[in-house]
Amino acid sequence: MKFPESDIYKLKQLLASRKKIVIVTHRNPDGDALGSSLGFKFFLEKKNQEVDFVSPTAYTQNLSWIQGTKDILVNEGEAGKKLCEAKIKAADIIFCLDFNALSRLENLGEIIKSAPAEKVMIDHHQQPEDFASLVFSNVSYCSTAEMVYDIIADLDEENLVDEKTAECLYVGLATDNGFFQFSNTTANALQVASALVARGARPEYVSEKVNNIFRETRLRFFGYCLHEKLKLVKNGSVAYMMITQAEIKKFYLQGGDSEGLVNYAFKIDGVKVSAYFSEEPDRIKISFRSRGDIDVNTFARTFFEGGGHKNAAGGKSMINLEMTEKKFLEALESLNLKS
Ligand SMILES: [Mn+2]
Repeated sequence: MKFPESDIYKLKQLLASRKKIVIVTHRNPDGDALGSSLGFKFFLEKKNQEVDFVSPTAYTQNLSWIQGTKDILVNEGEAGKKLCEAKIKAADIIFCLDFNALSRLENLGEIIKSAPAEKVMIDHHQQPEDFASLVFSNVSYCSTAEMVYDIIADLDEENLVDEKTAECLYVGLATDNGFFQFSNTTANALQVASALVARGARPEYVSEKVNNIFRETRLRFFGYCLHEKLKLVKNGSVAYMMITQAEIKKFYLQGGDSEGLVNYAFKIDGVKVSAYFSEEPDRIKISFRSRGDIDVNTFARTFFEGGGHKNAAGGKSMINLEMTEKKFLEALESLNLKS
């Protein structure tokens, strides 16, 4: 058993009869948000459950190849919002996957808070909020998808993990540990990956889809950013890029196209922190990466209304790019970049 027996028992009881289930994940769902949720949805459907998967915002085009995305209920537009709200209000159980703060759900946060359903959290981020009656929260997991597999194994139902379920979970696991490169690539993560491949996930296919096939304009945008936009400060220990709305338009960027760019700046020898700022219509979206003991989770929480993991976090800024840059450069003083 990987999780407390009493929690697994409670989950078993919840799923003992057919229920109306809603799975919800965080806004701007990434590979793990979609992969863990869709994998879990397929598993629950095999258990004869009635399952809807609700996303607070649209998923990006570059992840639309994942099996099951077409059935996602997106909380956008009048009809979409109405449907998502109705599903959440009517649900018996709401599973909250890959987030632990209701603020990551747009307007759905309040709706979920007041919904009568039993709420179950499955998440691997730090400092979970207290809104669920059953909580699976463990920061030692590389991904929510890895947790979902271990929960299924604790339920003794790995036999229900078919090819599409395995591949969805594999997408979540592999994208959240940078295809087995980040410090969260633990023995357990590799064991779960092995089990998922044994059950039909295709590592080469997933890697091609995520890492190796870009639209031409996206790759040219990466080149432009690295050549023209990359700045190095603090004796070369911090690399960052700030991209404007005009540049996003110029390169016809679609949602998700800047995914991974923050890791490129991170390749420079000596860089300990990498940051990527993107000027969205309603906010500046920020991604952080760090090495070793430098904690960008705390950094993002303290200065940029965000958080995540010690070495990979996100945040936002509601002031303009220029002021955000100034704030960022000042905030860097709080990090120990010397060691
Ligand atoms: Mn995750």
